[in-house]
Amino acid sequence: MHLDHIGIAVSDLESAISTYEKLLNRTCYKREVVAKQSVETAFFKTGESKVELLAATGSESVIQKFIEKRGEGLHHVAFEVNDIEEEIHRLKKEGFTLLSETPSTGADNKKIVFLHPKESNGVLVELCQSID
Ligand code: CMX
Repeated sequence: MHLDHIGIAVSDLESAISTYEKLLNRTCYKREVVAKQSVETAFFKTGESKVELLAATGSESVIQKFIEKRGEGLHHVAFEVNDIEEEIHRLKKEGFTLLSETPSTGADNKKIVFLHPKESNGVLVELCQSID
């Protein structure tokens, strides 16, 4: 596993992009709406990893709920794996609760699955695998 990206929940994507462009001294290289997750994302390259800004696109979005409950901030940490199905199987055997049985398609052309934050010390963990 290697750290692929960290996800940061933001209320105003335009304003957050401008902040992170100044902070990281580089431009956002990709924006993408993930309709299934009700989010709009913006990505920054930071060495081998990335920063993903996430804003809700509707009131049903988990990002909306997260911000209402906890405010803006670190939302998840994503690790890239070589074989996501194999990792799901391994982690289930280790006793983790996967938030879905099978991966779904997320931003950045990846298969993704999440582990419940309660079982990883309060951090929502995403596993991802690039779709070739
Ligand atoms: N990180 C850490 N803790 C979190 C959290 C997060 N991102 N989101 C929720 N929690 C905590 C809440 O604070 C709450 O804790 P308490 O019980 O102590 O109050 C608990 O988890 C339950 O939270 P909730 O607000 O009732 O939210 P839900 O249980 O309805 O949903 C979760 C939480 C993680 C199951 C849901 O957000 C989920 O399924 N996430 C996976 C999908 C996702 O995050 N998609 C967006 C990213 C898409 C992308 O990257 O493309």
